[in-house]
Amino acid sequence: MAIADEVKDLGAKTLAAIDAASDTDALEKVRVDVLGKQGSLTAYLRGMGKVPKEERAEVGKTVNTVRNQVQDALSARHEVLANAELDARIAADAVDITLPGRAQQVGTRHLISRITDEITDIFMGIGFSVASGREVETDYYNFEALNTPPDHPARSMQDTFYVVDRTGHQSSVRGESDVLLRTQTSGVQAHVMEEQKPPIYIVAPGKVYRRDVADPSHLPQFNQVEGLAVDEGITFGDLKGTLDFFIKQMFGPERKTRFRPHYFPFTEPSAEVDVSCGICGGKGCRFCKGTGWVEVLGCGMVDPNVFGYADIDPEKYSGFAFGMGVERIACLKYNVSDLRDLLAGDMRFLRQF
Ligand code: 2NM
Repeated sequence: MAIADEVKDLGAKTLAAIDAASDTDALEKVRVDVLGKQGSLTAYLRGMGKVPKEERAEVGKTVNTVRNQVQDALSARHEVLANAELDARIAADAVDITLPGRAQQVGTRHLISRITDEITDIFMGIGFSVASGREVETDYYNFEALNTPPDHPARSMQDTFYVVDRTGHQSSVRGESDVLLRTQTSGVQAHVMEEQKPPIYIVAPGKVYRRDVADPSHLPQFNQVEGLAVDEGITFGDLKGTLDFFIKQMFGPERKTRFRPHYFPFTEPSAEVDVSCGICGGKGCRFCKGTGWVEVLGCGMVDPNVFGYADIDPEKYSGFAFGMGVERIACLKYNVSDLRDLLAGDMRFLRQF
């Protein structure tokens, strides 16, 4: 067969192979086989020198024509196959935009933070302002300035976390007052009374620490709101009216209050305050242990000795003070029977409130 006919034959077979290529990879293989460095058509181009003179013009023209046909066929087929592959990929990657999106989890403030605000808001509404202090306090402000004598059980190592230095020795301030984690926020009141002259109307919310093992009614760390009012002519009646108002705001106007005599070192007289049971309305049930009442807070008239430490004249001024546990208030408000449930961080539980 004449060389030009061989080339035409190769061209025809190549065009058929291009038509038969089912994807761009197969098409690329055809291109390399024919037009690549080692390709069959390339071999004819390279071998032109060995073609007999009389055939050379004919062979040269044929090789060029076939090469152009093959190149045109390759690019036409490539466009068809590449488009088909792109369509297939788009179809495979398709996203169902009608599926509903996943809702964002929106964070909320913890129940205890919200109840703390609710308590302080009620007192701010009747003229109290918010004061704060330090969680690491000295024995002087936590106990001594609050008329709590050195032999009082609250001051024992059993009840208070004392702060030690790196060598394990008790930390103290100016070698005098031991450093501890406050067991109550009353130290805030002691500082305010030192720094500020009456009238004083403050509430002090914050974390406090006690060496208790957690059980349904005790936590080693909990939140407190304490309050203090110091002015001329403050009476126990003012204390009762203020706390009765607070409890009705907090728990509802139908709730009743009851003041029971109690003892605190910093107040005299002192009382514990009960609220009528929210479950049985006062008839007696399991929640109130059959009494119809549940304890909510402690209070009393500021002991003149406490005024003495702060250099406030007890002949001119009198005052009342109170303290409550925020976790306890939250449990009463939502009928939760175990304080620990509030702090376990179980969202299924916390989302109820
Ligand atoms: C309570 C109960 C009774 C109290 C007393 C004082 C201060 F600083 F004025 F003396 N602050 N808080 C107090 C009184 C706290 O908690 C159950």
